Amino acid sequence: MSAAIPSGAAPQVIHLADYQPWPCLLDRVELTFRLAPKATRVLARLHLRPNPAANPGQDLRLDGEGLRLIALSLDGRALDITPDAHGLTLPAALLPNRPFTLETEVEIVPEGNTALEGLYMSNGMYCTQCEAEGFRKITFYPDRPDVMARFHVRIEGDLPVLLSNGNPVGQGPGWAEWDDPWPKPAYLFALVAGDLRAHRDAFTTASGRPVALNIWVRPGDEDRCAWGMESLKRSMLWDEQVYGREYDLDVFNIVAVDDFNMGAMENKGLNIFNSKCVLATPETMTDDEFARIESIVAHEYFHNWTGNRITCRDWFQLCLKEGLTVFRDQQFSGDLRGEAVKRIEDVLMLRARQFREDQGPLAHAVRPDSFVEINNFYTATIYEKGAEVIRMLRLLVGDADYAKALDLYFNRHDGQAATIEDWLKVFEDATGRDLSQFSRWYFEAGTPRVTVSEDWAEGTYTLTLSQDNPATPGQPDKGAKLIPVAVGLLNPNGDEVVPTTVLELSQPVQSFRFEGLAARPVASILRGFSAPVVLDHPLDRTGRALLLAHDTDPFNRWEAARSLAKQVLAEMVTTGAGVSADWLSGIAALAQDAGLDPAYCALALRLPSEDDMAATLAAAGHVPDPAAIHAARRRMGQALAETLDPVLPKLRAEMATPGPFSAEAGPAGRRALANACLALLTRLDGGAAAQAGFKAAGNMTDRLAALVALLENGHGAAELADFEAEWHEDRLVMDKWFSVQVAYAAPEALVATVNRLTARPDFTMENPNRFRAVMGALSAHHAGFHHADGAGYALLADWLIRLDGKNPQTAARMSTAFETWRRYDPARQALIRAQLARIAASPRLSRDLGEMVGRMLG
Ligand code: B3K
Ligand code: ZN
Repeated sequence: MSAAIPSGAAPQVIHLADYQPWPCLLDRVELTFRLAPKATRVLARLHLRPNPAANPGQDLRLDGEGLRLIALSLDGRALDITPDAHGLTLPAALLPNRPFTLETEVEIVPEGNTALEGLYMSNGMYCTQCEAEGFRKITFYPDRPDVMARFHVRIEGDLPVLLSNGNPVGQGPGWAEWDDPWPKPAYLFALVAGDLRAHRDAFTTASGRPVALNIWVRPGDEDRCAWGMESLKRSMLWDEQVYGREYDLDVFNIVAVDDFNMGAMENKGLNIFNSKCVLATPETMTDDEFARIESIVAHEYFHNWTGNRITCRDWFQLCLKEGLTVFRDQQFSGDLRGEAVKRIEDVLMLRARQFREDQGPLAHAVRPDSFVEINNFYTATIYEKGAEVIRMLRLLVGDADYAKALDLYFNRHDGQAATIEDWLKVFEDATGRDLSQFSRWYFEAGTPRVTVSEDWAEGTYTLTLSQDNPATPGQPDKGAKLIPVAVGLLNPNGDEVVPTTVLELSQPVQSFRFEGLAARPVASILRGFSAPVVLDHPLDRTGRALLLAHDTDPFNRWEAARSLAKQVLAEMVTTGAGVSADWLSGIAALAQDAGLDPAYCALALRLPSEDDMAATLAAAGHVPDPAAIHAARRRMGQALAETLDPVLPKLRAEMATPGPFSAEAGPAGRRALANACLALLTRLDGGAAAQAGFKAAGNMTDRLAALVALLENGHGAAELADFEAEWHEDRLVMDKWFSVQVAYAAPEALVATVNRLTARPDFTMENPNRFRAVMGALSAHHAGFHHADGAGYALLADWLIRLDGKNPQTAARMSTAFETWRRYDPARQALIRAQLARIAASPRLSRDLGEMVGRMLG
């Protein structure tokens, strides 16, 4: 099923500039599925009419891949047209200038579909994944998001549960029919059939519509649905209260599927989830996973309006739905779990994934203008930077005007397939602001660097900000962006003398004056991380320590601790300096500040990641040495443990959460701090507390934290064996068992650990979760993956080549492990390049992986 590039043929590049409306409008589609694993029949009847907005005289192109055409007719007359490898073309001369009906019958093989795109099978159930271009693997169709149709679906099959989009309109033995009244593009189509059980609930919308809610799972998983259902109901209520958006069908179904390429999919009325992203009990899932489930359930639900009711005109507009929906799910989680903690977590993720992408060969604009394989553009840039752009827009126009603009967006574009230009126009019309400079955030790739210089004279403080927009592939020169920089000023005692003010940096260099100050202030810049930029603020350690102790902006208080940690760690790596006492005392004070949210304290105790340090050093002109970073980071953790030693047991005990388990933010935050203490304690006590903690743990959060603390310090063999004995039959829990062994292996033992695990019969590359558990941990292990012998690079390349033959989408995604290659020394660069070249030369390379490797090699 993979989209292999025929040898010698250059992959086709798709350009935004070539967009053309489809020649027909598609009012209604009737589909019949006769399910069989080896030979499913799909009958499609498309009700078409000429599109007055299209250029006249065009041929009609239907996409279709891997389909065996059985019959084709137009208004009942058989047509003799042979499809090519990617679809079929009806010559313009054949098309009536009035409404007409096109019927096709095709045969497909769900059982043989290992790419998990189109209709496939997972553990005996049929399921679909159509975004972005999977529907063309189901039937001949205009598989493009701007063709929106009403779908009526009949499913015939001998499985007890037969589901599709919309509302159920009939069922009998061996069949069911569904009708979706809302026009939608094909990527939102879904079908599920299997022996499934429902966890049921109900919701009444603000205007009184009763909605049946179901989470469908395999028998035995019924008790894992309560949290997902709770998250769904909270999302439905939140979207009514905050965005005024109600649900619009009689039923909302979620299905949990074990074999799934990503987290979840927002198909209209029938969301399909990777079981990892919806099934949870306290015994099987950690607090972080509970929080993730809550946010993914919300994200997919929110797509009902931002994505489904208003969709994208073409795939270049992907951020229109993804950036906005991520922004909405971030707001939701912030409301439920605390804004500061959520913001810090989001920024950590943004820097780890999006900044990394933006600073390497895969950098692309939030609204790109060309691609080879659209699945390669479901990236941190489209999603997370797309959300940051909306966050900036809201900060610039203010909350009230943001709400006004969103109302206008929903009113003006409901039922349409829209563009980023439409989105920006809505804001311009609602607020009267000219957003042409701001729009560069959508069209230009790269992370701007904002450099700060300060001046103080006679009561006047002058802040000068300059911006640098680095060159990225295909975009050498860029103009200045409009960057909202939120600033507050503190006097030397730590009192805030100027509260948060949003400065609009629109020039390459710009100065802002603050007058009437009694003493030279310390500036807290980029509060709340008001823009996705790298801030270069040369502040001495005293200044950072002051912000760490007194900043009223919780994000920047954490950021002060973070920058100080990075500054200290960088000095340790480059000059061999020791751990700074300023940092140790600052962190110790923060960790014990009873006035702070424990989740916040736990975040403050987290050291910068090794990958983050490598990026930071590279940006400062050093060649990062992975082994030296690893060693310095360990020394830093050790020093922190020794400093906090006297208080760790007490602090951990204070954070105990007696009583029944709750996954809410409060108790989860207490567990996070307790387990951060345990991780430090384990560096000092030979593993005693963690061994006891592992045995006593009543939930997966505490259990896994104890196991990780042990593994990090070279212990844990007995606990690993206990864990396996208890959970060997549970795929989701065992993914964690696989993953932690790789993640916490000693750098020199990494490759052997991976080889030992992949030789087990329960390792399979056909299940993306299991593959990612091992290979994702391999590439995330900075010191081990980048070991000077290059064995980690070769091992990952071997597995990517193997996986590419079965599942190109996941292989391509995981190849981003190599995107940072230019950061390293010439020897490592040569080793990585050689692996990329080996992948590029592999026979039957997919379009997906081929594009990624080509871009990385430049
Ligand atoms: N829209 C899907 C992602 C589809 C990815 C296709 N390769 C999930 C989401 O963003 O909600
Ligand atoms: Zn999404």
